Amino acid sequence: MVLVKTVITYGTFDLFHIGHLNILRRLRGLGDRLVVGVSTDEFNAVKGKRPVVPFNQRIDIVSSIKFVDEAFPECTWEQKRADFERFGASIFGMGDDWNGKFNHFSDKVEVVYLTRTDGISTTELKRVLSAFDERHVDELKRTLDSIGQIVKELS
Ligand code: C2G
Repeated sequence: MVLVKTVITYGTFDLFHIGHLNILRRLRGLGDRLVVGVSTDEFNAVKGKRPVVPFNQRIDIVSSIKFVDEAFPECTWEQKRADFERFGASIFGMGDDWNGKFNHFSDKVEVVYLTRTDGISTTELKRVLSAFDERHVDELKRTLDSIGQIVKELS
């Protein structure tokens, strides 16, 4: 009987980016199957996060990734042990921003923490995107107009 090694992970995966893809790809490489718990909007409120992208779109994106075998809703902090059972997971992996936080599961699964991808985060993407918010563009236009006025008066 061939033993299928299942890897499990969790996340919000808001504004899906290369950091999310890298960790999912690397976690899949640790086994034969990868299942991913995607945090619901309600659970994100518990985590103190307000995703830009709604849950149904975030889980659709994650489940469409070729090396993700199944995506399921993550609704609570407490569901992980039941998930390990449900999916027969033998490895539980997260990015190392969670380093040490899930070691208490090591009686049930191998807990691994992989290095995060530098230079990209949902928070940073939100900041860059907000810079292009139309209110800021209007403000920029007004600033440029007043600079143009000053240049005209000086010339
Ligand atoms: N990640 C990464 N590199 C980045 C950004 C994120 O490797 N530049 C990883 C995180 O370490 C995490 C995964 O991508 O393993 C998903 O990140 P988030 O969507 O921010 O997930 P988080 O809010 O940390 O949710 O129960 C666990 C929680 O649901 C984890």
